[in-house]
Amino acid sequence: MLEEDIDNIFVKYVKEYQDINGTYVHVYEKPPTALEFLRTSVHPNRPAVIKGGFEHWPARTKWTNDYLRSKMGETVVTVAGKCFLFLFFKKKTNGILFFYTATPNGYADAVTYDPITDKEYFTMPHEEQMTFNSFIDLIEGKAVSANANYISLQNGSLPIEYSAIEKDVNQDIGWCNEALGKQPDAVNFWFGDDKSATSLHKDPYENCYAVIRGQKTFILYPPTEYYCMHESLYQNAIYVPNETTRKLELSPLESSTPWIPVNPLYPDFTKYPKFMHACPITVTVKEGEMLYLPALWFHQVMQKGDEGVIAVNYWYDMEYTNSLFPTMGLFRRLITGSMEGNRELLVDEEDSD
Ligand SMILES: O=C(O)CCC(=O)C(=O)O
Repeated sequence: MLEEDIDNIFVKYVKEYQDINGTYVHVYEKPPTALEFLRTSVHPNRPAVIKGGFEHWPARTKWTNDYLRSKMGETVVTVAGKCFLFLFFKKKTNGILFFYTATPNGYADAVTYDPITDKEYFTMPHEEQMTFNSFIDLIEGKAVSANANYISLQNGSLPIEYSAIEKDVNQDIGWCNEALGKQPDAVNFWFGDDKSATSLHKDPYENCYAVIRGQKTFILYPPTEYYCMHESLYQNAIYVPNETTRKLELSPLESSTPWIPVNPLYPDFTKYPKFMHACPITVTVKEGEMLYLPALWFHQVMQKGDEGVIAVNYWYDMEYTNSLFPTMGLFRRLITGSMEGNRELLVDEEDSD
């Protein structure tokens, strides 16, 4: 079969899903029943916004920076640090070329170009231990950092590092437990500002993402759009602080990770032409709202809010008995492994997300 035929077949597949489903996101004006949630969102694997789901949580009113300092100020927490980049872009308005700085973003776990080695790496953030007071000082601008700092551990961080405030939110989401027939695998605490963003990726979890303070914008793509993502295998690197300047520098590692290099905010269609066929669904989740982010949906996340943006999310293991997970494996092996020539992916079955 000609490669061109295969490309056309994938484009048809991507478009067929888009034509049937559009960019619709269901909004629940109040928390759904388990049955409603299962039928409307989980089974069709479609995102939804849930309003009024956690008005009763003490966190909604209590989680000011002063309160958090009083409960957790001296506790040592893990903070992910990334290089804080000012990106310069050209824009033509009325025939005049303007140079402007885009929102500076510190992308964690992202594909990053390193001018020293002239190579792109999958970069992991530098993890630093600091007191919660020191972190809030950074967020409030009382202390200065050359880096973007983000509390973003996804290891069930709430009960581990934030046990002093864990009771201010529910330990699980009742209607979601009932719909999925399980408890969450991990409950994570997120605290950052607009300097930090999370690059395009997917997770093998059903995700209930509650925004407690500020707002988060999710750019979403369905799993059917894997073909458009240009996922490729990148050598890993980690940010390490320079011993004298403390500025973060990339240190290459032996291992590699399949990752998506495209930034949907500034897509480079010359380098990533298949991304043209992708159709984003952009959802801004406001304070007090929850996003249901279905398993294996691609998402990039930005945030905005005075004095920091706080969220708690509930990760429920995805359902492995239907065809979704193996289909994603098929796409990765066929498109990234065979068609794009990353043959390691055909041998090594330890797929990453
Ligand atoms: O809030 C973020 O920055 C990222 C959230 C995310 O990627 C997730 O919950 O899977």
